Amino acid sequence: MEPGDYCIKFLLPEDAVVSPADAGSDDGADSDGVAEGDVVRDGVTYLAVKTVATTLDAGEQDLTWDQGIVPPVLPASIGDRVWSDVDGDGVQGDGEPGIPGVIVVLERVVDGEQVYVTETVTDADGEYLFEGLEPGDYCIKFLLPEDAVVSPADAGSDDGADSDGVAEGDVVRDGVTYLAVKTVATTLDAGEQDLTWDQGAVPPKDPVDVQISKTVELVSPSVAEWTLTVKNLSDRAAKGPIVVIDQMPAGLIYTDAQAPDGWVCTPDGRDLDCILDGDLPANAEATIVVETSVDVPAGTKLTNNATVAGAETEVTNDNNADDASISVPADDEPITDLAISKSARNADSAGNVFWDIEVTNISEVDAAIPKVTDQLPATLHFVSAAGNGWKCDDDGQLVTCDADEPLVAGASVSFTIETSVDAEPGTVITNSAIVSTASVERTEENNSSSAQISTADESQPIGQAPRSPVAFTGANSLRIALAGMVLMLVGILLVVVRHHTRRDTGAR
Ligand SMILES: [Ca+2]
Ligand SMILES: [Ca+2]
Ligand SMILES: [Ca+2]
Ligand SMILES: [Ca+2]
Repeated sequence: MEPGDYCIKFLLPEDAVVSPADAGSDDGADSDGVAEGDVVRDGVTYLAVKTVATTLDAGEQDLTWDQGIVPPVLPASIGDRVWSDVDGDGVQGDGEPGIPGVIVVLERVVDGEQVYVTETVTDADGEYLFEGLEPGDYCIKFLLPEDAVVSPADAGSDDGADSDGVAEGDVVRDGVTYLAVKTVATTLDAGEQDLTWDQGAVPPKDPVDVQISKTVELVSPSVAEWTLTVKNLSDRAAKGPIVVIDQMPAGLIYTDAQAPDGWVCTPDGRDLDCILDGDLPANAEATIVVETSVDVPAGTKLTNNATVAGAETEVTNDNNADDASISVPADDEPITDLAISKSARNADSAGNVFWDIEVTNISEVDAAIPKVTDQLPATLHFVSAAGNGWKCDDDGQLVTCDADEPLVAGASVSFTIETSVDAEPGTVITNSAIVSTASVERTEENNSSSAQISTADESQPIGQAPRSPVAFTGANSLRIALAGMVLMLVGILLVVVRHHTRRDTGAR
């Protein structure tokens, strides 16, 4: 080139960020152009950047005119989900839905302080995303409902599927209290998209209800067998460990226990502890049989209490304890066993109900005279009571019937109480009877029985003949159904017979 004054113009991409000019002290290393404005060439827009003029002398080579472009900083992003951790395992499982409408706050670590940056709300799928972020250190704060149960953090091995926040405490926003849950700080590099920051909340569950019931059988005058039945009355598992404590009174000596798989029974002083380490499944029942020997004088009454407790708050604790008792017999006393059953029978035209009561000696040992008591509810009125070999009295609502002789092994005796009914239509009436004897019994669990009736519903179609004033439920309805089926069969047979007869005569 001829010697003279020259300047350089660089045509950079339209959105280029121009380096500052004349930085530093080395003119061979700095940037020299200054942005001038846009220039269009062949339809393309450029950013024109121009140096000052410089003088080139004859023979001079000047290589100090350079232009820097600051590369664009790629923004980072972070996300992305708040979900309902239905099974509470801290992992996003199939079918666990997102939670919409949760406030999510982005904080940045600046000089060691966590500083509010911005916030958003999870969408219909429970998802959130902070975009266009400068690289740096960030944490996420989720504002969950005040009573939320937070999923355990960092469960499992997949960081994209786990829950990350840890409860920090309550936060009030516009009068609403939230539970703030926060993640640790994480570094976002330029251009990085990190979608592994999620938060689980365990939905509230209906409380469970576990119950225990206890019965006892006298195996011999000195051996009693206690049956403890633990039941989960809920439609979901009751969280374990489930602890049963059988509290033995003095005089009762533990000898053995049988429990289902998973249960471990260990004597603990006078008590026997039986523990299920795991959960008790929905509606499951576990039966523990405890054998004891008896070491007290005959005639002593021993009451044995048992309790059950799970790991959760229950609907009620009223059914978490039960007891059973024995009266200890003399060593040589024979053990018998009476059982009672009661059923209700058709009302007569007056609407009276017949209650049939049968007492059976189900043992191989004769029993002293059986005595039955029947406490009538207010809706029933005594009419009569009779049975072969029975003598009955009524004292207001209490009906007492004594057999007139002992009940030998294997034998049954029965009698019937007739009552009138005084109740609104649609009333369910339960009537119980209890048998007792002076003899020692193996068990008294089978010494009471009840039957039920319901009075007819008034709302029957107009024009139909009035039905019996009493409808039957329970065991008795089966008998009526059977009788109905027999009648139907007889009817069908009659039709068939008539049909045959007609065809035979017609053929002649
Ligand atoms: Ca889960
Ligand atoms: Ca994670
Ligand atoms: Ca309970
Ligand atoms: Ca009995």
